[in-house]
Amino acid sequence: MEFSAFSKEAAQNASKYDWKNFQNETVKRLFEKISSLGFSAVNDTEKLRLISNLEASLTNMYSTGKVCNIPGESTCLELEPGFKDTGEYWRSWYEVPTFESDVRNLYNELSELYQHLHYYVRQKLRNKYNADVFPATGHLPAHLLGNMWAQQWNNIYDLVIPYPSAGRVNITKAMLDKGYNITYMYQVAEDFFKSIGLQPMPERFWTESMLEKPADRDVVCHASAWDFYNKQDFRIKQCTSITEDQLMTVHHEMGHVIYFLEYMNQPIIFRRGANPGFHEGMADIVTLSFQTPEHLFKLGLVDSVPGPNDTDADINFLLRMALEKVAFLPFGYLIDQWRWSVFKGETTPNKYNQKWWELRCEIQGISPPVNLYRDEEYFDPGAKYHIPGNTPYIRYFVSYILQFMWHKSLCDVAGHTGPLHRCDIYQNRAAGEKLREMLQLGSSKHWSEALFTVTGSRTMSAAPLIEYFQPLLQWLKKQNGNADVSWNKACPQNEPPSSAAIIKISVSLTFISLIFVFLF
Ligand code: X8Z
Ligand code: ZN
Repeated sequence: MEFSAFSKEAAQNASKYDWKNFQNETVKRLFEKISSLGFSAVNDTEKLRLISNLEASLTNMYSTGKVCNIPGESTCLELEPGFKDTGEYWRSWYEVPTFESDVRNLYNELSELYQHLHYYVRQKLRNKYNADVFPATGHLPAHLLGNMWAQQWNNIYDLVIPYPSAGRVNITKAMLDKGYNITYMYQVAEDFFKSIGLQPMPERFWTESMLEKPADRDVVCHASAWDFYNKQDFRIKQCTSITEDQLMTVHHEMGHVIYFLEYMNQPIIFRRGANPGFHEGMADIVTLSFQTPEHLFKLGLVDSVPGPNDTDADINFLLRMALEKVAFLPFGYLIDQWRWSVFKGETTPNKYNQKWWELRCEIQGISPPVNLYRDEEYFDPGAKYHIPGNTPYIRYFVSYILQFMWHKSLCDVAGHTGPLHRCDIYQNRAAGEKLREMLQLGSSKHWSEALFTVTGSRTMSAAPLIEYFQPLLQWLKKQNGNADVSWNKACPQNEPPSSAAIIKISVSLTFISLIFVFLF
C-alpha cells in the first residue's frame, strides 16, 4: 500500500513536466516508466488493499506449498527445493551428488602416503628435540612443523632432510643474492605464463595491484586475486616479501589472474572456474614445474641439476615437495569436514573447539601446541583465515588432486620423458595451448568436460599424485621399516594421564607430605 502511494505521488510529480517532448531519450524513458502505474493507479483504496492481499496470499501459498505422498520419500518436499544448509550450497558448486563421498574416497587413497611421511618426520624430530615432548599417542605437536597452522611443512625441510650432503641450496638466499625485488618476482611469474603462450598481465594490473604491505594502514594480508569483470581491471593484493614461499604465492595469485583473462569473453555468469577447485588448481599448476631442479637451474637459483642416477638428491627433492604438497592433504580435507558438520547442526556451538581438535588429531595426526585441553574457552578454527573470512576450503583439496592430473597430462603433451616429478613445462607452447583450451571454457561446461579437454578423463583421480611421489613412498617405507605408522584417533589430552605421569605426581606428593611431617 505504501509503495502504491509512493508510485502515485511520483507519477503526479512527473505529470508536471512536458516529458513527452523531452529531447534526452534516457530521461524521457525514465519519466515514461515513472508514469506507468499499473495496479497502483487504482483509486479505490479498498480495492487496492484487496488486490495486494490476494497477491500476498497467493505468493504465500506457492512458497509454503508442499508435495506429499511421494513414493520412497518419508517427508513432503518443497515446490522449489532450496539447500538444507550452507554446506550443501557450497558443495552444489561441484555439481555431483556424490561429492562428499568422492573426496572421502580420494583422501583414503592418499592417506598411506601421508602416514609414511608423518611417521618419518616424527622420527626425525624426535631425534632433534627431547623425545619427552612427543605424545605416546603418535601425534606430532603442531608447533614443531614450521607453519602457524601446521598445514605445510616445507619450512622444516632442513631438520628432516634425508641426505644432508646432497642438500638443496636455500632458494630465499639465492633470490636475495641475485638481487630479486618484489616487482621482479611478478615478472618472473609472468615470464613463465608467457613462455607457454598465455597472456601477459594487462597494463592496469601493474598500476592498480597492491603488491606490498602499505605502511600507512592495516590491510588484509592474506594474498588474493581480483577480477573486476570489466575486461581491463585485474589485480593481486599481496603483502609480498622476498622469500621462496612468497615466490610460490606470487605464481599462485597470477595463476588466478591468468584464468580470469582466459575466460574473459564468456558471458558473465560463466566467468568463473569450472568449479572452485579448478581455480585453485590452475593457480598452483606452475609451482610443480617451477620447483624442479631443472627450472631453478635455468633461473640461476641453483648451481647444478642432479644427474639421473643421483637418487639421494632426487629423494631430497621429493621429500621437499612432499612437505609442501602431501602434508597439506589432510589439512585441505578436514577444514570443511569441520564446517560442514557445523552447518548441518551436528556440531553445536558448545563443541566447536572440541570437534576441531578431534579432526586435527584424527586426520592430521597433530596435537595442540600447548599441553592443555583446548576447551570451548578457545575458538582455534578462528585462527585460520578462511574460517572468519567465510571462504570454503575443500577447493584446495580438490586443487591438489587436479594439479597433479593436469601436470601429468601437460607433461605428456610436452613430450616429457623420465619421472613425472622432474618435468618442467616452461616454454612449451603445446602444453600451454592445451591448458588454454580448458581455461577458456570458464564454467560454461560441467567441470568433467573441462577436465576431459586436458586429461582425457571425466573423473578426479589420485593416481597422478601417487605416481609423482611413488619413488619417495618406496623410500619412506624402507626407512620406516615394519613400524606401525599410524597414530591414535583421539587427541593425547583426552586420555587419562600416562602411568609415568601418575608415578611422578605421587612421588612429588609423598615428598611434600614428608616435608610437612618433618616441619610440624
Ligand atoms: O588461501 C590460499 C591462497 C589464496 S586462494 C593464498 N591458499 C590456501 C591457504 O593459504 O590456506 C593457497 C593454499 C591453501
Ligand atoms: Zn588461490
